[in-house]
Amino acid sequence: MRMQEPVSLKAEMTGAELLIEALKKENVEVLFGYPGGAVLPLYDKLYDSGLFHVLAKHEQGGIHAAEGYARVSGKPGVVIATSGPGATNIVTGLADAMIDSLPLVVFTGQVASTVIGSDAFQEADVLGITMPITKYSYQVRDPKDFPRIVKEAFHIATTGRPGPVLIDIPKDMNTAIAQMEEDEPLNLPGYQPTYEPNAFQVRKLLDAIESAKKPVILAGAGVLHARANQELLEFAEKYELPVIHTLLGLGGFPFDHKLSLGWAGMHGNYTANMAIYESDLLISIGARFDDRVTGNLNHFAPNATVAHIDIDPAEIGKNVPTKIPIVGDAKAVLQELLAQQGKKGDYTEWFACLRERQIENPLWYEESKDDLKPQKVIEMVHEITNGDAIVTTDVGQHQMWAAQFYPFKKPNRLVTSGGLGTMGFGLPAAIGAQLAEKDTTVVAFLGDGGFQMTLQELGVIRELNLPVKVIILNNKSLGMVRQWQEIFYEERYSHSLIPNQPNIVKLAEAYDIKGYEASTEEEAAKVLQEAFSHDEPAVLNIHIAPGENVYPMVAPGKGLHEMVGVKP
Ligand SMILES: Cc1ncc(C[n+]2csc(CCOP(=O)(O)OP(=O)(O)O)c2C)c(N)n1
Ligand SMILES: [Mg+2]
Repeated sequence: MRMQEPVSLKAEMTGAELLIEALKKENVEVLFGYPGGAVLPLYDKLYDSGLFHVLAKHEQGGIHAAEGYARVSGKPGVVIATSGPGATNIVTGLADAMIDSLPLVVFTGQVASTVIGSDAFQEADVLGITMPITKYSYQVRDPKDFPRIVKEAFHIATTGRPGPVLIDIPKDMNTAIAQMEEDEPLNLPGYQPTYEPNAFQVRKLLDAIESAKKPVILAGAGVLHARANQELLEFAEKYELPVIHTLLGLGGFPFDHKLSLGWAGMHGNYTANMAIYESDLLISIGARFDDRVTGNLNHFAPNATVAHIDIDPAEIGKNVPTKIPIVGDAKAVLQELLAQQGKKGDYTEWFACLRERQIENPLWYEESKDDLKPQKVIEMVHEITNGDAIVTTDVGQHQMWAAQFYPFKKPNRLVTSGGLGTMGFGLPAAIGAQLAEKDTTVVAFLGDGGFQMTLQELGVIRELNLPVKVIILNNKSLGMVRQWQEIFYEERYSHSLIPNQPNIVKLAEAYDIKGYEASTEEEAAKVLQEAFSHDEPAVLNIHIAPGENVYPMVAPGKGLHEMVGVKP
């Protein structure tokens, strides 16, 4: 068979064989996929390729797993889906990866080139559907293009602002014959992301730092993508600048550092939000001023000179007027900031004010004898895992509590769907996270609603024997929806209360996974101890106080300074 011999140049190969060779060249460790008619020739070549393929239970599970893998490993997640329904099942994951800048290379099957446009069986215009939610996309028209396209796709997905790249493969391209050509160097004249910053702009920022009285850094996921946490630490310490995170930037700066103010936004720290509101110099690094971070833009950092560091020039000035734009990679920009001479200003009064706020207004929850509080459960998990776990979350109240009460020491430990807010993300993302770091404890905090959107991926956890600890913070409701209905819709709980729940322990057991249940603090302590004491997967159904709300909160339409629920 051709594939088992070493590949020589000018050897005749099928398109699918060329594709497999190209994937090996990219050192792909794992593919997440699901077969079907249009990708059968490709799956046939995968059969004895030696590549590790994870068969998801649903394509959405596959692509979220690839996202989790990408987030933790920093390498691109690779996905395969068949044409038509296979491809449309990954649309949510593409949109999620696009908005959270996660590198993915996604292969979709397509009907044969001869019948494209004829409404053939399982035909969908995947390029058309996914155009706005991919960084770039290809349709293979000639099998000899496979090596070039794959190489370009991995390059585009992982460089500049990372994102998903899609390669649509008409079925006949897999079997068409082409010759293995000599490796061509990359040639993408229209795609040249700017890594090195303009030194003059950097100078302007250093001057602004010297004259500022109330500076803050807002550090986003760009710091993590650029692996720039060490440079951020040096920069913040050198100029004594307080650091605030976005939700997706958590872990980019040690939470217990004296310069850390926590995270900003709708459910972030009061001190962080007020610091942004009162700042006279706001230095955003790899953050995109999402509305969940800024609140009402009319009240956002009204007195601040804004410096915006971003590798994507389209982000600068998009939401917030920017005085000092710096286009570049976060690591390269921070290195330049450290290389140039600069002086720190006098921030004594600023720090005194920030300290007082921090002491007066920590994150809080009311302890209760009768109810099990979700925040308490998360703190218990933090303690058991010594704060070293990789935490994936789904979307809702539990996601916010996890971000509030599981502080992170290191980068890329929080895997969460920030921009799209995709329910169903957390469980499959944990699969990818665990495959990226086999020896790290992975905890998935899920809501009872989101768990039921992708719970079939428990099958993958079992098959691969991944020791993921799935913790369902069960409030028998779509809690975040219920909270908004309580506060903004006069307690009219339209379709958010779910008293009739499936038996989650039995569900886990159906997948041959140990299930646990707890309704009190003592029970929770006991089942957590037990579940974390073994190397097997576990599903914990933790019944939490159903009426608990996430506070503090910036209501929609309000400014960051108008947080409510700052104190009990
Ligand atoms: C796919 C999808 N559908 C709907 C929503 C809207 N939504 C946001 S949070 C939420 C409730 C989530 O409930 P649950 O998973 O139980 O988590 P909880 O808020 O209770 O912690 C809903 C429905 C969403 N974010 N994603
Ligand atoms: Mg819930």
